[in-house]
Amino acid sequence: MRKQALILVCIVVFGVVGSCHGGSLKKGYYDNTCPDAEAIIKNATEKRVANDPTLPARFLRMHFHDCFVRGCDGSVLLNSTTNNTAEKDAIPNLSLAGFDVIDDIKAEVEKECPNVVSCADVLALAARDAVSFKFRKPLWNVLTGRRDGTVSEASEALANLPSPFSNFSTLVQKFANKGLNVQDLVILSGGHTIGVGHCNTFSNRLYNFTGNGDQDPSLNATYATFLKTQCQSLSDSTTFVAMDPGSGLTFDNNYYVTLKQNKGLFQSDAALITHEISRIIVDELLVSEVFFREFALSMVKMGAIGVLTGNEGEIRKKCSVVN
Ligand code: HEM
Ligand SMILES: *[C@@H]1O[C@H](CO)[C@@H](O)[C@H](O)[C@H]1NC(C)=O
Ligand SMILES: *[C@@H]1O[C@H](CO)[C@@H](O)[C@H](O)[C@H]1NC(C)=O
Ligand SMILES: *[C@@H]1O[C@H](CO)[C@@H](O)[C@H](O)[C@H]1NC(C)=O
Ligand SMILES: *[C@@H]1O[C@H](CO)[C@@H](O)[C@H](O)[C@H]1NC(C)=O
Ligand SMILES: *[C@@H]1O[C@H](CO)[C@@H](O)[C@H](O)[C@H]1NC(C)=O
Ligand SMILES: *[C@@H]1O[C@H](CO)[C@@H](O)[C@H](O)[C@H]1NC(C)=O
Ligand SMILES: CC(=O)N[C@H]1CO[C@H](CO)[C@@H](O)[C@@H]1O
Repeated sequence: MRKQALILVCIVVFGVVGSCHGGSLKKGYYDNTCPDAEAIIKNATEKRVANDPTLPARFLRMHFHDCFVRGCDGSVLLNSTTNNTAEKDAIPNLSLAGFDVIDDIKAEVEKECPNVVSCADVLALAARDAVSFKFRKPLWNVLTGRRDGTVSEASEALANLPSPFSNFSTLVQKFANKGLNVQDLVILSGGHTIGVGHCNTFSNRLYNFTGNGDQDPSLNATYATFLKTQCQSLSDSTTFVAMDPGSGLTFDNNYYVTLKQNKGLFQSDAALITHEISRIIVDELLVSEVFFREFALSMVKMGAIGVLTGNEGEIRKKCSVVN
């Protein structure tokens, strides 16, 4: 009976039976144990986003990093300790920020329902609610019931996260390692429709692509000229630019337009048009409705990677430290 209901939810919400990848997560996991949890998180997130339009990008990236390292278990939120360098202090996390905001949102949930709602769920919901804020409706479904991990290793972040210098086959492999396919890779890379990249993540393409002081020939020359005005040397690691020039705060499918214009900022973005199989997907995502529909489906898949459920892990009291 419950299983039938769940399948029905999946059909209604996701359109197709085969696309319900929630695993053991479910919709409204806290309905009985903390009925206001999702509303508290939404309110708290929206209050912050209204004052800081960069938060949606920060939370979305944080959720991605969480899910790719040990599954979506809140491990990205843990602080380093005297004996351990945590994920958040690994190089790919260089500019992850907003941890303090997640800690605050969790504190608001704790006031209402202590020890019930996991940090992994708080992050998954906050990422969705932050990105959805301007749309006044949730852009994707977040199934809940994740539990928090107790381990966070910087070395695992380095090993599992794709790098902005990755080529197509490496990207495909890193996503496949997480049960995600080429379609998911192209769709989720669309997350780069919001947010920024620091110069050091792409300036090799401007100044020293093959080690001969050259420029990446696959990068739009006009765009490269502009980027050089922003990033004036290879060593600049503090300046940043919008990844989706002109609409870096707007969540839309313009990322794919820029890819087609050879304006993908990172080599990993540009890699998506180097192969026929992904070029076809890029073309499909030029249709806005297709992008929003497919992004929602792939986010549900990403949000279910390696989750801890049942009695696994713990419900952290504070997101930055294990109980
Ligand atoms: C495909 C492999 C990916 C690579 C190599 C990659 C790499 C990067 C890099 C290097 C940055 C810039 C960091 C900085 O300089 O501050 C970045 C930013 C970002 N990434 Fe990705 N990323 C990938 C996939 C994803 C996915 C799947 C998502 C989410 C669905 C995502 C969401 C974001 C967001 C929102 C930002 C902006 C963060 C901010 O402005 O604070 N990325 N990514
Ligand atoms: C969330 O905010 C709305 C609108 O401000 C309010 O009506 C509602 O009571 C709030 N819910 C919770 C759980 O804080
Ligand atoms: C985790 O680290 C942040 C930044 O250093 C700090 O503000 C926060 O208090 C730490 N959390 C705990 C529980 O100590
Ligand atoms: C760090 O390691 C030392 C020696 O193994 C141990 O005595 C100490 O309790 C550890 N500290 C933490 C915070 O885990
Ligand atoms: C992609 O990058 C990997 C790792 O750097 C490398 O081993 C591989 O040869 C590259 N593949 C292509 C097709 O260039
Ligand atoms: C460009 O790359 C080459 C080869 O890695 C290196 O020898 C050279 O110093 C680099 N140039 C600059 C300006 O960093
Ligand atoms: C470079 O970008 C401009 C828009 O900024 C576009 O009009 C042009 O077609 C692009 N060139 C190439 C070769 O993609
Ligand atoms: C290696 C490195 O630069 N790590 C950074 C990761 O992010 C935190 C802030 O969240 C920085 O303090 C670290 O320096």
